[in-house]
Amino acid sequence: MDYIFLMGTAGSGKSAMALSLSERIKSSDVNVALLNLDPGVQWLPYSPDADIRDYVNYARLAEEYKLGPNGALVASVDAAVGHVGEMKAEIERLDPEFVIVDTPGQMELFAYRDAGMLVASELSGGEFSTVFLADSVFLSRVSDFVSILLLSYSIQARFRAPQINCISKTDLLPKELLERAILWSSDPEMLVNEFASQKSDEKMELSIRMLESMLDLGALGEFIFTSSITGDGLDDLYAQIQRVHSGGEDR
Ligand SMILES: Nc1nc2c(ncn2[C@@H]2O[C@H](COP(=O)(O)OP(=O)(O)OP(=O)(O)O)[C@@H](O)[C@H]2O)c(=O)[nH]1
Ligand SMILES: [Mg+2]
Repeated sequence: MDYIFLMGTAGSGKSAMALSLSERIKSSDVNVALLNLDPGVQWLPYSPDADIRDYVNYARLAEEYKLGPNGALVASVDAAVGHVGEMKAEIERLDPEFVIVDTPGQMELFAYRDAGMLVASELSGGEFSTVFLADSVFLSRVSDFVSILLLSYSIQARFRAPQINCISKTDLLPKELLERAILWSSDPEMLVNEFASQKSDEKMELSIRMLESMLDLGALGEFIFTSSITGDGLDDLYAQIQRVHSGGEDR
């Protein structure tokens, strides 16, 4: 049973991806379970097999402790740590090959707080992968793409799990912007050159050097370009997931 955690910027399409990726995997006759770990979500495009909302009550915590929306989310994820065993048991009953985990919209909540890491390790026994989603609306400038790379790296550095990076909602991206982003993703030299050709100052120099070193060290992986609406990129994403979890063997 392999856990795949979907993480990404707010509104980047994690929940839509949970549905479209699960459908893609099921179309290969592979059993998948869906776990929702977003305590504050009101509506989901899929019906989860296990759900944090069955164990923690976001609205009640907000009311009881007089918390704002983000404080209540923090308290909910902290409280969820005590229910990991129950959620895991619900999933195990289904005996899936993959468990797709949808995480909260406020990425920092799950990605940068200890509770997120604890939940991920306890659910999966420490063996899991992450799929990082970045919204294609952030792709109009080369500096946007560099910011996405750094954000994805911050998740990788924190979870130290195999990570697959995706640019989501490519159906919304004009063709020329999509083609340019694919080049940035696959040609590090071109990316650095374009980034360096912007107005230069001391801070920029630091950013360029940082980017170059990270690319040289292979710290910044390639991106898969996906759309949950058209299904583009889902075959590539599933193939990558299989490579990560089973050394490339077909299931
Ligand atoms: N055009 C298009 N819209 C998408 C795609 N994926 C998601 N959306 C839309 O983007 C919005 C946000 O999608 P969600 O799946 O809720 O994103 P999320 O990352 O789960 O959002 P939060 O959990 O609130 O951070 C919704 O209106 C979706 O219908 C896509 O591939 N293409
Ligand atoms: Mg969501």
